[in-house]
Amino acid sequence: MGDRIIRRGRGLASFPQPGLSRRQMIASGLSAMLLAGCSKASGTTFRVAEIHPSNYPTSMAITEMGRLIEGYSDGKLSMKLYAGGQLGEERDTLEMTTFGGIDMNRVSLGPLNSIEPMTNIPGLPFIFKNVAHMRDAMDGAPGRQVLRSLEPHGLIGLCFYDSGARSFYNTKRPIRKPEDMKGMKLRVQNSDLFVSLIQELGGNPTPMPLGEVYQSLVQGVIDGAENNWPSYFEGRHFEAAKYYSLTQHVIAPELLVMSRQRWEKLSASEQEIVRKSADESVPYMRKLWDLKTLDAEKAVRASGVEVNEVDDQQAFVDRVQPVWSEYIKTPAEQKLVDEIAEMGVDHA
Ligand code: GTR
Repeated sequence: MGDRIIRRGRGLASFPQPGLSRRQMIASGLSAMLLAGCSKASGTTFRVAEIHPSNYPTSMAITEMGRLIEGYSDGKLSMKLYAGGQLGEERDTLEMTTFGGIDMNRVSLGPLNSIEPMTNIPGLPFIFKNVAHMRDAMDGAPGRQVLRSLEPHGLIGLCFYDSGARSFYNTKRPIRKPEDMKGMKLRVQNSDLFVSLIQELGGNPTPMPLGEVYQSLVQGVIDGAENNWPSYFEGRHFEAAKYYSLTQHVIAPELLVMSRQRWEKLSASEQEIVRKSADESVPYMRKLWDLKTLDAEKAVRASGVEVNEVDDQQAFVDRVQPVWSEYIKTPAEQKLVDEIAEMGVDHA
């Protein structure tokens, strides 16, 4: 599945070293650096990777979680946030986390799709009716199942954070119906699911790390991308892509994961502290997220971006049905879809 992903180098560790892949080289170098900073006799510091800046709601939630962890452990456990992508793009840092080079990582669902198929399910287009439905499902049994599905891959799923609804934006024209997307070169996360989604809508998917999107929009390498209000705003993408069309095609959550290797070195009571602190950071994050979304939308609209509703969202829903058939392959995946759908009944 992952073979269809186009990887784009960022120039890191580009020197030849026989026998090691590029990612292994990055990982071994970074691991050495991180572990060196970690061996304080006084306690344990978890290094956390985050691509957003330190004032973004996910980063602030991690900082809050660190405060909680320190309090609950009487200072024996702490967290250090590496915000702004200091440790690399999500897909690379995720791989490092799986083999213990990074302790914790805040990522979106997309980069997890090639690691564990169960993570495709909450990322299916239009599976959630709204944010409240997503929160209910991820706080409940479906969410717990997705978190647990990561364990065989070296990751402990700690909690879900919000990411709002993702919509398309571009430099060309408003998207009102799927036909408006025909031939548009659209950046997607490194996820086959997102590649399929764009293909079904008639666009030309271009997987690329988030950090390259602004420049690629400016240079015309891509025509557009898709994201929530805060990321569209924070990445300054709105300066280059002046049409934001409210397709709201995906309401996938973000995840905070921990390296299983690191997790297994903790005592049961330390594990409990980590889980409790992660859980308690979620409502804190959601409050910040709601405020940030409103602020970002306001700032974007004030900047002169043309924001439009789509003519008929059902037309988009219908067009992406093949994505569902392609990614719901097992009875367990179908069961998860059904459980999520059932929880949506109360969310009109
Ligand atoms: C954002 C998300 C990031 C990243 C980004 C992307 O909404 O918070 O973790 O995945 O989207 O599109 O790459």
